[in-house]
Amino acid sequence: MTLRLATAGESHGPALVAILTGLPAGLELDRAAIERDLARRREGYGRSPRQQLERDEVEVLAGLRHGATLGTPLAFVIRNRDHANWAWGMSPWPPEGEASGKGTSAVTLPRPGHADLAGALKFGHDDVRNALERASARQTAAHVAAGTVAKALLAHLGTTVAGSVRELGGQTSAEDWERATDEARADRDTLGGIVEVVAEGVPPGLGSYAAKEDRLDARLAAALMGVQAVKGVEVGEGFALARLRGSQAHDEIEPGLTRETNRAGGLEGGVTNGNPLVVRAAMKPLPTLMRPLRSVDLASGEPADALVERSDVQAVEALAVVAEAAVAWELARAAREKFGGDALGDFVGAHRAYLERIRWPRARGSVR
Ligand code: EPS
Repeated sequence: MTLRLATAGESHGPALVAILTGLPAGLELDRAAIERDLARRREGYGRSPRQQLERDEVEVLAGLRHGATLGTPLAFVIRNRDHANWAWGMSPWPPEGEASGKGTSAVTLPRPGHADLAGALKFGHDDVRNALERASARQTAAHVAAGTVAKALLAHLGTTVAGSVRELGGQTSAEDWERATDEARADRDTLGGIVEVVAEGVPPGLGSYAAKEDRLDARLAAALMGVQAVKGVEVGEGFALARLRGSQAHDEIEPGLTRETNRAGGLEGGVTNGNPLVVRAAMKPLPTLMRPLRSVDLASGEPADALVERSDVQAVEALAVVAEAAVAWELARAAREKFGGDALGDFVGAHRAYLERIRWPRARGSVR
């Protein structure tokens, strides 16, 4: 038993589509919670005007009845309101009538840092738009909605997941973030940053050291690196641990099996250890610059400025929400693998029985 998520959708195409499988029956979903997370993803200083246009309404098509899952595939779409401006340019079928709106002429100026060049070469596209549309972070809306579903499941285990911005444009104080964004916008430049996701109430024993692909830290890293523009992931103290001695780096085990420190970020051997899970993701500055970098026109082979089109100055606040969803999804997936069950009650019951077996949480000083 595991959770799976398949998505489809181009940034300016008709819609984003998602199919989630592996949910137990009887999980109640809160429409408002999904809308809240999608709104959080759209907000944030420095986003593109696109975000005022999109409403990100989730239209559920299957797997849900009267607000509760049926244990069957859950399918939803999020329509792109902006598609109306791209109806000709992004028409799935050969468009009829005169070319009009956006996306009518081929893009041949790949942006350094975007999937433009590699995608066009890989798939043999003469129009870079055929690569950039799917590579776009627009896709993250579907992942955030799936993350809200994962959080609803995790809530039944007493697990919460929260993402936040730690650094933006090299600034660690939140007071400086708007100014840094304004300065980058004025310079027609972009910024990156670092986000942190913390999950509390995580049972020990999710993930496994039995095979490297089962290690939860490996899965979390893959999930976070799978988010657009993420270039680095740390678990717990991450890279800083490499500079310490073992005596300073590890979390000593106290009576009650508690720890006074959490440098490991809640993961030892790729398995959760009952401490809060702490992971961070580093986002590079966005590659669409209003003052474009040097590139080459793929049509002529001549030097040219990279593509300039509407974009965000920075999307680090959005990444905090997207990373939260990615971590929630991986935790929920590991929990489904450990506790299984077709009905929500089976899943919750298996979790409870497991905690009883390991007597978790332990009373301080208890012995086994
Ligand atoms: C993105 C470029 C911008 C962002 C987009 C991601 O798109 P547009 O050119 O349509 O303004 O707004 O993000 C979203 C649409 C979204 O919903 O997050 C990119 O190139 O990745």
